[in-house]
Amino acid sequence: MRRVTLFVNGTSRNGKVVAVYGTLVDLLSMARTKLGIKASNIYNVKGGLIDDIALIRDDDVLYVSEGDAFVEPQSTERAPEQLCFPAHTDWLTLNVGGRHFTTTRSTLVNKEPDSMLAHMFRDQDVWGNKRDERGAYLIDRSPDYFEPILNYLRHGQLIVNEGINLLGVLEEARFFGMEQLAEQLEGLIKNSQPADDHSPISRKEFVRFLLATPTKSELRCQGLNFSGADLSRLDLRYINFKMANLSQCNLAHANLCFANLERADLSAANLDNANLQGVKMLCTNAEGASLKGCNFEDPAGVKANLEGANLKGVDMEGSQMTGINLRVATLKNAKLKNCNLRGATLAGTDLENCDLSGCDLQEANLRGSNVKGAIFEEMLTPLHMSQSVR
Ligand SMILES: *[C@@H]1O[C@H](CO)[C@@H](O)[C@H](O)[C@H]1NC(C)=O
Ligand SMILES: *[C@@H]1O[C@H](CO)[C@@H](O)[C@H](O)[C@H]1NC(C)=O
Ligand SMILES: CC(=O)N[C@H]1CO[C@H](CO)[C@@H](O)[C@@H]1O
Repeated sequence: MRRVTLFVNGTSRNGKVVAVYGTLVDLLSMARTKLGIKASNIYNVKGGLIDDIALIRDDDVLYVSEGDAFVEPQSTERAPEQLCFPAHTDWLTLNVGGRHFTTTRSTLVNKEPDSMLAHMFRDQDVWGNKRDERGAYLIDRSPDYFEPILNYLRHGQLIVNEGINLLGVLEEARFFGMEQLAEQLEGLIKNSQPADDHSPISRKEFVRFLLATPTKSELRCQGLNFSGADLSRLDLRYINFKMANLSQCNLAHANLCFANLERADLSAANLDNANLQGVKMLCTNAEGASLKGCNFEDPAGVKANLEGANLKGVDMEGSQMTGINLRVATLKNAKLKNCNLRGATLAGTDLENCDLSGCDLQEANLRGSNVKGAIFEEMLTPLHMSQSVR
């Protein structure tokens, strides 16, 4: 389908966009209806008389008269802010979230030809893009994040002004399907957590990250600072949190199955009811953390490893810890009431003043552990102190 813009001869206002079909007579009759004049001549922008429908191209701008000669449209009549029509030039204007950006079609199309933006503007209006009253294409996205993207399309350089969140730009790049740009941004984001920026990552930022990550890719959170963040109830399976700072984090009901928390700082964190199946917590510092009602037991048999962890004063009441490895961990003053510690490795573990009342310690290995002041009352099963490490 071809589509043209019609004006009354000598004017450049109140144009009508019409579809071209049939013969020249059909177009004239359409012009009559749309423009309200007795249309009989059609001119192109240069004043040439059109006498054959075949001469009309898509997006032409045409002037219709009642028979008089072509009248050059008066430039004073043009509204000062009037935007160019695509047919005149390759220029077009986008209205992104209320801000106008003028650019060329080729800018939008050439740099990332497979992007959604390129598809939207490659062919004229196949997408039926909506326009505002100034003729600008409406895009309901953030202009702040769009600006660096447009500049990138213009000159190929990614320049993000200070104060613009890279994660926001990344989200837009993904929205517009710009794979190469998204990759560049990801690299930038990774490097933009410089050594001197120790401010912790918030839940909001992190959730954006999570949502932008394919489910199968491992999220590299090694060494990141989450101190005090609310990460409760999130799906954090398999994430690498090695050496991350998760102190005072809320991780209640989080799913941390097979997550790597080696040497992470979990001090004073809340992990109540977290799923910790097969978790790696070697030498983790969880001093003073709350781990009530946690599940460490992987049905497939991958044992949670908490060797050498600092679990001083933790509250692990009612946790499912069958087969857990707590070798040489420190559980001084910890509360482990009513835990299932069947087959647990507690060799060399410091259990001083630890409350183990109501625990199931069947087949647990307590060789060389320090049980000074530990409470073992209400034991459900006999203790096998002499069991060897299996
Ligand atoms: C992490 O964030 C906390 C809270 O703002 C801060 O005290 C700490 O120094 C930061 N850095 C590291 C490396 O944990
Ligand atoms: C983690 O952050 C806390 C502040 O919230 C800070 O006191 C602590 O030293 C940090 N831990 C590490 C290992 O940097
Ligand atoms: C603006 C202008 O010149 N319009 C003319 C278009 O043609 C009609 C009829 O031929 C004239 O009456 C208008 O003045």
